[in-house]
Amino acid sequence: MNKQISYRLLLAVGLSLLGKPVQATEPATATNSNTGLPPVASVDSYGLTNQQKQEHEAGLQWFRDAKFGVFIHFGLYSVPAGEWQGNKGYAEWFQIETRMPGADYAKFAQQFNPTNFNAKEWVKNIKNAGIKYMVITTKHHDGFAMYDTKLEDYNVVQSTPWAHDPLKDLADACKDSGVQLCFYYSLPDWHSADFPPALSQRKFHGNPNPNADLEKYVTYMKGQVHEILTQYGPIGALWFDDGGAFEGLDGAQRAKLIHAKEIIDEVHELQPQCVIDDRLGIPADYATPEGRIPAGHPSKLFEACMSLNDHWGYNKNDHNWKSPKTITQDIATCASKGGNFILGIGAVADGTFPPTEATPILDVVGQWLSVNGESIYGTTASPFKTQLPWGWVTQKEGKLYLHVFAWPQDNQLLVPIQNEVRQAYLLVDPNHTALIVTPSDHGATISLPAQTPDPMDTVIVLQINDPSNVVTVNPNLAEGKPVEVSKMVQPRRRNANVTVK
Ligand code: FHN
Repeated sequence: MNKQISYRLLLAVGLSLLGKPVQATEPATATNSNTGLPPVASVDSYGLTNQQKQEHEAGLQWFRDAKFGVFIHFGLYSVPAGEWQGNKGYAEWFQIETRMPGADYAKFAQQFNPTNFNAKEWVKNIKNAGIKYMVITTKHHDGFAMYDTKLEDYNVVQSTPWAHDPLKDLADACKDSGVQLCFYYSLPDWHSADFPPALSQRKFHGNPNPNADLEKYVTYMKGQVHEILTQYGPIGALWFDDGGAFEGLDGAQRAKLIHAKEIIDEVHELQPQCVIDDRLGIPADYATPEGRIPAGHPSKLFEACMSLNDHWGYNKNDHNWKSPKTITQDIATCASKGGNFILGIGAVADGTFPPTEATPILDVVGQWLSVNGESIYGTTASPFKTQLPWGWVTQKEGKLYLHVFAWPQDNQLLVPIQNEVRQAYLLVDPNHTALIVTPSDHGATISLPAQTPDPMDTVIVLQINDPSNVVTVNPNLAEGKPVEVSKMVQPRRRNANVTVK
């Protein structure tokens, strides 16, 4: 490749990244080298009263059990729907990427009239997809409040012809629905004149003010957090987002600047059950790996977030949807690692959610979960701290759930455990017809049907003796150390889909 061509290639790659959403900005706190995740806090470190502690632990348990959420970005950026002056790559970062001054961006508020918004429909669609909680943007980086704030006119009730608070409707629709309402809140703010441009992403601000007063902004932010925690009933989780702002500061420095500890204390005071993500700069309840599933087997609570196409906010030209297979496998993989999976989908400016193209994908995911949900919700991490040649494992109440992504060509599935297997059956089989299990030194080999019933993820239920003590054939499997696959697979029965040594 000559120099000119390689430069062009680099330029093309660089330019294509410019229009892309920031998918991989994670908190600036020290990370664990194995999983790449920052630390989470122990409940005891919060200084809660006994009552608050109990409620917080119940909230954590709800979050752990939920496993699958949806991450909804809905705001003024939904109006241009990702397209502006010939560029089709925008979404919720519209304002910063077009470098649009606040007065111009604010004009989108006059066009924001989502008359098709129907909170009950949203919740019904979310529920049908097997999703247990929704995290919705109360205020994204553009600073526009998508709720009825009394602290700023720049909000959906006072600045749009719609003059309506969607969070109020969503809170009502979520009540007793089985879908838990959770809120996203952006720490940086491109609208508030008190948020210093120097701390903003790319130093951008829609209303730059040399006299910005961060202390005043923090007071404002705390006021808004107080509002969202007192106006909409119980909130499952608060998803604070630094969004890649505060460049050059480490987590502790950011936390100090924004009074993170006081914000966390306020949340505990008002809603002790509410869990908090890790982006305030100091450890809280769960880590938020973005655009990726953490490596290894984290021993901490996490929620991997990924968008269903290539944008968080709605982009009418983005048709690069992930398949139901990718989504179901991501959910199962996260569950196997003891974490949650949250799927990002932008709401359409007319109020439609999900966008029409996302509906069939969610339908298939929902159908899979309606049959296989037992192997996801309320499960704990796999006893094997690594991926097995054919897939991943979750467990609950004496059962191992084998998520088979790669069906063995010889139909023999080796599970490297020494525990006695009492029963094995396909979760999809309502009769629980017993599968033949042959124990050996290598583990338990299950004879499977010739064809996979579900190429996305077929779940096999294994009822075992002494489930609280799963004994793996190779101790490295339990410790997450590298394992030579050939030691687990019987030589004559190798799974041709995996590479064995
Ligand atoms: O900058 C934001 C982005 O727009 C989006 O909201 C994601 C969702 O996790 N968070 C930030 C990037 O980390």
